[in-house]
Amino acid sequence: MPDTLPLVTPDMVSDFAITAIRSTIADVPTVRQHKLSQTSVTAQSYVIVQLKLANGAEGVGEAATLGGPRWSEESVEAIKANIDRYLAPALIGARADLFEAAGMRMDAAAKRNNAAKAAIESALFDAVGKTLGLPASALLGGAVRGSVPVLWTLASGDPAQEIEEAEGKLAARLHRTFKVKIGAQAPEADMARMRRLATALEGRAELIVDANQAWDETISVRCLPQLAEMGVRLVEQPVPAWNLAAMARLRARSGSPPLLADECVFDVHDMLAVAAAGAADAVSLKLVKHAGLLGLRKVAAVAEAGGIGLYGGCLLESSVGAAAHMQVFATLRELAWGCEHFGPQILTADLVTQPLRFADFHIHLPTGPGLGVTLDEAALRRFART
Ligand code: MUC
Ligand code: MG
Repeated sequence: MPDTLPLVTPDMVSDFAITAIRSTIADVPTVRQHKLSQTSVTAQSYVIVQLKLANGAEGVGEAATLGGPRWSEESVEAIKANIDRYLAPALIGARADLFEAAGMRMDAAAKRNNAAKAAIESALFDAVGKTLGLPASALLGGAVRGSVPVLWTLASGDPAQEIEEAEGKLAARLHRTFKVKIGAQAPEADMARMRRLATALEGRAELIVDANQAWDETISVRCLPQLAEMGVRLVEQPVPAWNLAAMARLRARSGSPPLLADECVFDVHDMLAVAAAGAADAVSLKLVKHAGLLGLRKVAAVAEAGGIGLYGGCLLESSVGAAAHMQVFATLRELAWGCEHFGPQILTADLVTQPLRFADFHIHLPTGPGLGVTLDEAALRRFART
């Protein structure tokens, strides 16, 4: 007799069979307009995946997009179509607890489609965790932290409004680092805006910026030292995702602030290329880019091997997607740059019964099995696209 029982006993195996996968598009309004270099949103669009096992357990996952297929190539319409037509049929009847095997099935059924795969894989972790009474973090090796510092993004484009918004977040002890979305206007106008914000918040808050690929190398050479001189701690994706050589040259210039890789890192090969080129100081980790929790950990491992810092990225997820991120962020040894999962706070309503907790400038890992959240079915019906 073995002295420990296997976690998944032979009689449980058939219970883990995936019996149904449903996808629903939901559009949830934001509290204000959120303006990036390439798009602007007043509602966030998600595909919510609800997955059922033979044992009756249900799992939920979320794929977030930003302004249609403008931030990346996936739109909610494409995500839903590819889940319904290709990814779900590849998984029906398969075992939910064999996460890597499920990933292989999905990869055989569809190239890339990382946000769609991430939503399904999140739902697998949720359903299996709920069956076993374990949080998803335990299925990934166990949590090493229960909360992560969380920043807020300023993206109305109006500096007076942005200063007021930041003051409110500071007073409520919700956020003390602010990421400013730049690149929607001329660089000089953004520099003037940044100077106003840096002066108003000096000594009380940290600033980072995200240009979402809007600049070229010449503009970056001009503006990066100005941002460093204003005290900006990190500059995210200043140049197009393909231009790793420019990122590396910018980093090598004296007076340059640290650079954060976002759109240039989707899979492990991208991460390896960034590390080899010396193109970033840190990488923004997102489920929609890395095709799920397992993929995110693999990208994080390559980054760590290359001496590149980890930053917990987002795509304005609701508490469903934010919880999935928190489950995997909790397992990373280092998360030196904190995270940006302010998504649940920018929505006019959440999609779970008990939204994630924000307090003392941190977002907290939910307790409870699976992702640690429960889908609010009424909220989903309210925001579902018909
Ligand atoms: C991005 O590019 O980082 C995350 C926060 C935000 O405001 O936009 C997203 C996407
Ligand atoms: Mg970004």
